[in-house]
Amino acid sequence: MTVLLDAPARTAAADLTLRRGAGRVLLDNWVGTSTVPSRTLYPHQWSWDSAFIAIGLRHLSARRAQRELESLLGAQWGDGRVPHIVFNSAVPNGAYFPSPDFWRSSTAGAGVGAPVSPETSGIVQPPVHALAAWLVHRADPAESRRRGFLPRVYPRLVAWHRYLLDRRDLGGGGLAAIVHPWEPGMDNSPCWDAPLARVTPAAPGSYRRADLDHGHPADRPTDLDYGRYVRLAVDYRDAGYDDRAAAHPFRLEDPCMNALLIASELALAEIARCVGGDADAHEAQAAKLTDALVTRLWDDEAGLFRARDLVDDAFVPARSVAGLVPLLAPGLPETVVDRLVSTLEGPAFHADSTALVPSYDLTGPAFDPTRYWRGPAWFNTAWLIERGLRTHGRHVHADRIRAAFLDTAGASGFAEYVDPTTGAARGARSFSWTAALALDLLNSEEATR
Ligand code: 2M8
Repeated sequence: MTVLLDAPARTAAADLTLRRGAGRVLLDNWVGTSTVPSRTLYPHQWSWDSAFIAIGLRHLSARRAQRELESLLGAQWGDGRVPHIVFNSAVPNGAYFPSPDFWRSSTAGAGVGAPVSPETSGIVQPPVHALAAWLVHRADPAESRRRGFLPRVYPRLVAWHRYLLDRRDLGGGGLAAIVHPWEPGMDNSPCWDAPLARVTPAAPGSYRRADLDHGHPADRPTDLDYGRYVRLAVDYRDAGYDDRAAAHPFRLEDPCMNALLIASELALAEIARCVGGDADAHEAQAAKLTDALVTRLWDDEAGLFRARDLVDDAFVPARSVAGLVPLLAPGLPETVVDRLVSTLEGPAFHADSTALVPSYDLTGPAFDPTRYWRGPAWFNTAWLIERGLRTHGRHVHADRIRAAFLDTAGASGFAEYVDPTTGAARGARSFSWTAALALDLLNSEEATR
């Protein structure tokens, strides 16, 4: 903390350089109707990436930000799910694994309404989309009204939330469950170690990883875990992606996923007010979700929210950044907010040298400063926590995270993630959501937030 308090304030020139660099990344990664997370590692459209990207893009072009979200929602399935990847048919099959011929969405998912085209994955990612749509609207309400943006996206967003609240309430407690470690977006988190250990990995020769062509093996998930990811996806596919038919041997309630659902329900309430929808129903849903989140996932002793494993109905032991993201929920009891802020400032989640928030407990047995979601600091979670702190009026702390974010995003070349103990860049560079969210923080006047 001393280091940060002593750090010089950002200058206007530094902000301008950062703004230009971030804009360049977003222009370079735009592929016509959407933005790839990274030209090398992730050459298609990813669901929650697109939402974060739209939040930044709105400062460059509200119209382009609308298209980013509309192209994603255009791939929505009949049952309401928004797929975690929308494949670009112009990209060769081998460029990313699992590829369209693995997921076979248009055939295997036909029974639950997968589109004939484009091809997509069959799983989902956290619902940041309604929040993004509302923020995109607010960046240029006149342009939004002229294009009928909100009336077009509202029914799709409502169907998306209905899918999560209905088909995915696998625990029966009113929260949305994940059924694959890729769904919460924190793929390789130690939170999934115990539940994943029950899964028999797919045979190593039955697939070929493409991520190691671009990412370093020491940073990426192990082969054993990859085999388990493949097994879960194959079994879901073979059950027709039907949540009523699938066995879902991996099923958990994740606090970040559900906190984003709360924030997005509240955004839907705002959108409903503009399009003549039922705003009260969305507010009531957000309140119900907040109660369920506190009842089912709050761990008072640990001072953070935990993932609940629905197979044995118990908390997973690992403490991750997902447990701090519920700060986004405005209806949290004040005592819970106080505890979360203390946890954020304590030894498990405060990296003294960088002030960034690690993805996993710095003092935990599985902490690794460079391996995927097992310690490194990500910029999207920092943005969510910064926003959550402001939601509860904790501006001094939010300012600290904002400054650390902007300094590190620029210095790392808009890295995918960084070592929280040194700030050293890891993973892909020129990563879209890092650039987009930097742009958003640079434009973070209250009026558009
Ligand atoms: C990472 O996930 C993909 C699988 O979806 C991968 O590892 O290949 C995660 O960081 C995820 O949160 C992110 O959306 C995706 C694309 O940036 O990459």
